[in-house]
Amino acid sequence: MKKIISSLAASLMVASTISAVSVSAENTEKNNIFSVSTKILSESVVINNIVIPAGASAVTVSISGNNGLNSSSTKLIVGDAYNIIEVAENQPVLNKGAVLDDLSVVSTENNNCIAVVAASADYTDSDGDMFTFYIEKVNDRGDTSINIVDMPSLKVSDTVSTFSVNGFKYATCGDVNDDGYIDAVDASQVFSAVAKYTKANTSDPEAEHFTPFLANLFLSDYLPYAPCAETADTNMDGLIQDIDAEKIMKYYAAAAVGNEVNDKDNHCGEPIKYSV
Ligand SMILES: [Ca+2]
Ligand SMILES: [Ca+2]
Repeated sequence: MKKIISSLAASLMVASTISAVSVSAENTEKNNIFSVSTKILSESVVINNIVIPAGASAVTVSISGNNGLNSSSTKLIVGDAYNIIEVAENQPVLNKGAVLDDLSVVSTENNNCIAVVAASADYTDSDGDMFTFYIEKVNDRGDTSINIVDMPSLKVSDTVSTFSVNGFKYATCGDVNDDGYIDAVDASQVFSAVAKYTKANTSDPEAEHFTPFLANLFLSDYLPYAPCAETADTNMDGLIQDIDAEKIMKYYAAAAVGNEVNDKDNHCGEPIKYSV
């Protein structure tokens, strides 16, 4: 576990300024406005079993003017005056807001970058808090800004060929909507497919029998953009479940901050051969 750096004097925190100078995000309509607000904690709080000391700052990303989204990807750069407080390596202490159901977060090794990928089965037009994370000041001379920056696209079509050979083609595991990118939109497609299945099969609420074979029989219903349902089974255990969507979010969030995905059960980006 990463050691949490103890807080400096509260007076240093009060003297600091935090500003959000740019706002943008992938996969959102242009009317959706993401904003960053910060609050210095006057007393310590316990979040995710971690004590956040008084003097640390809560950083909340909110959305307003939401005209409908089922996924979002946000990357923030925190100035080097601060460290992001973590539960464990690359796992920031995080409070999920109410706007989207599932969140995956990764921060970089130098503790100054956080990527948050969120997705839901359904569209929401709710405004409100997306998520909150926590930072501590580690020096009083560094950069104190916090900026939302563009999430890099994770293009996959360069590495996986799509040509047809002897009645077979190749798709990419995790690129469920077959647009050449693995991102939060693909995760929302998987969540949506699982939700459709469990709604129609109430005796199987955990989708323990929702196989790619079954999904391929009704592909236009479950995964309307997928070349084959196997693209959605990202842990390749023979079932399409919410965990497969979470693997996609983790893959994308890690890539956005330049981290490796240390998970042998995450097959995102691998080629999948299927018959046409
Ligand atoms: Ca995609
Ligand atoms: Ca699976």
